[in-house]
Amino acid sequence: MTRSAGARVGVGLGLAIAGSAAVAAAAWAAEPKPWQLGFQPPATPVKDQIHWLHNDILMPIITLITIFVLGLLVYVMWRFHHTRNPVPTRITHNTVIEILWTVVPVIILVIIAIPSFKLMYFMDRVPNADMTIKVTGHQWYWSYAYPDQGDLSFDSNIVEDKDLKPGQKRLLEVDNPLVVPVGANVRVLVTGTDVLHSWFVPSFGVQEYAVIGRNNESWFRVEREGTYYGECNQICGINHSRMPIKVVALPKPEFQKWLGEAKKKFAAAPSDEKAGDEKAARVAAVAGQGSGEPRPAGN
Ligand SMILES: [Cu+2]
Repeated sequence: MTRSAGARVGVGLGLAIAGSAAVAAAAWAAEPKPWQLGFQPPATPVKDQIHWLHNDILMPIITLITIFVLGLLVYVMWRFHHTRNPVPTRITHNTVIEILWTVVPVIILVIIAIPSFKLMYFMDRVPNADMTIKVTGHQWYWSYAYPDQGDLSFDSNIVEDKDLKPGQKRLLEVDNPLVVPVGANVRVLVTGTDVLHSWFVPSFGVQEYAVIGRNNESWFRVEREGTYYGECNQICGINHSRMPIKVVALPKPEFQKWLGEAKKKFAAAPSDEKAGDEKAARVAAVAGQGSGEPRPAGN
């Protein structure tokens, strides 16, 4: 190997190492991936439990039942083929087998129900909340409020395709993400102002309907720093696909810093007024596209 070739290999190796270090340092992000199978990686205790129930309890049971039924079908097709069984019997009832195929599924369902109910109550219970966040669904954006932090609130709108910067994710990027501290028990109150929406962040195991005039409650504790994406998953009108959710989980000191900055940034204009004419015009324009006139809320 010549000296320059050796140098080139050295530089290449250096770049490769620097590159992989950069990838490792890049923020953790949970988002849908092309051709993805299975769940997004869990980031909260609730989602850990959901993974366990799905992967370790339900999937083995489903697999065993599928193999068993397939085996039965193949056996019956072979054993009772007309060449092997030219004269069929006239039997129509068999008490033992009828009891079995009733009792065995009941036992399987009870086995599934026990961890299921435990998980449901775990998801439902907010353990000693450290903070509260109020999420409001609108056609077609979210607004977030931090009632523990005075009147801090802001709207979170999608970054439209034409405004995307390199590296930003189409249909998932927003102007103002929800920011939460890592390791804190966050109570989430979800409500709506117009039609039904649903606040869904797969990696948190949180999916809560946003219903007008109601407060639905959920909770999460994000256990690793990173960015988590979700979407409205209740069909809510023409721009249903354009109200993504982006949650950034920061270590507590950085979260406090963000809080200070956010209070200044969003204090100037309360979220409703800031939304103002521009948003009203946009909503009216979009709503008008379908029917030719704005639709009344509540559709
Ligand atoms: Cu929606």
